[in-house]
Amino acid sequence: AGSSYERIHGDLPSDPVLWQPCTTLEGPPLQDLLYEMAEGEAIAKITINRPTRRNAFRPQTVSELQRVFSHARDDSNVGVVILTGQGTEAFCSGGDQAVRDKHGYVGDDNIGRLNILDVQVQIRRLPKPVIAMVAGYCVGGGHVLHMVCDLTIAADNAVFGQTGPKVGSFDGGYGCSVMARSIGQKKAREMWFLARFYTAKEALDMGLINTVVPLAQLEGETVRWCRQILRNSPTALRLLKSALNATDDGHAGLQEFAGNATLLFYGSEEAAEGRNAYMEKRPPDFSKFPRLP
Ligand code: S0N
Repeated sequence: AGSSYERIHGDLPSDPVLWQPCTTLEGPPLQDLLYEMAEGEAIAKITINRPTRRNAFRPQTVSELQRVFSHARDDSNVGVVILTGQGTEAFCSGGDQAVRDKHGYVGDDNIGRLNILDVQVQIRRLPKPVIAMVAGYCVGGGHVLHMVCDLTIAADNAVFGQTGPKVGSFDGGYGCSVMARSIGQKKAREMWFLARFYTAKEALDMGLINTVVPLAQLEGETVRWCRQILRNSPTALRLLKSALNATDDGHAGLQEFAGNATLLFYGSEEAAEGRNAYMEKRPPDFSKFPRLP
């Protein structure tokens, strides 16, 4: 029995994933993150590993996030990325307030930075789905991180909120625009102006997240979503992600979408004719290519 989809594709396997540390990441060992690959499956998992600070990010954390997201983008063995926090207390509590100065967050070089904004852009433009897997607090800049992920799967202990106005900060970029697109202007203003916390159920009802599951099932359910995504066409997913970004991201969104059009065009005989003619120092002959309606 079952649906015709299930008859064709079979059930999604519910076997647990065996995570292995990524062995192909170059550079110094990671201090603030775990970066793992699912054995035999195209799933990467990035875990912010500062549980004693509720997984707050400092510049070191952020530069490591930049490295691993870049690796996940380039690695053709990765089809979907999970972003999460270590432990069950927090996904991420935002910028580490202990290292904040008048320009941003200060690392070993003593320069204040807001480099988490670059990570937001990386996630937004990464041509593969990124799933936020949220247990516990997901607040401040950590809340913005889940919002820029493509999907959010929450445990029933998850708590969502912006704290900025309470601690003298705000994210007026994706932190406002993506939020207002997701939950509407009134709710977005409520979330920012009152700086309240919301349960996972409330977040689901608002349209802020995709689903809520019991804490014990969080990773299992997230992996099921990954496996279902991985059955689908990577190029269709890539194009869909950039199409869903396009209007909101303006010129950058158009550039991202158009880059994908170019990528596909390069694979055509018509584009190859232009390139070959140039290399062979002859005029191109595009006459055989149809002008489609
Ligand atoms: C997460 C909360 C609610 C958890 O409460 P709980 O479970 O009671 O634990 P605590 O005892 O409070 O915390 C345990 C230990 O962890 C430390 N800690 C927690 N969060 C942070 C943090 N963000 N920075 C530094 N330390 C943190 C606690 O201090 C405690 O340590 P000990 O045991 O030593 O006392 C609760 O912890 C909470 O409310 N945390 C703060 C949340 C917050 O306000 N985050 C910052 C919000 N702002 C940003 O994230 C800015 C992001 C940013 O970079 C940015 C980006 C774009 C544009 C602008 C900005 C900008 O900077 O504004």
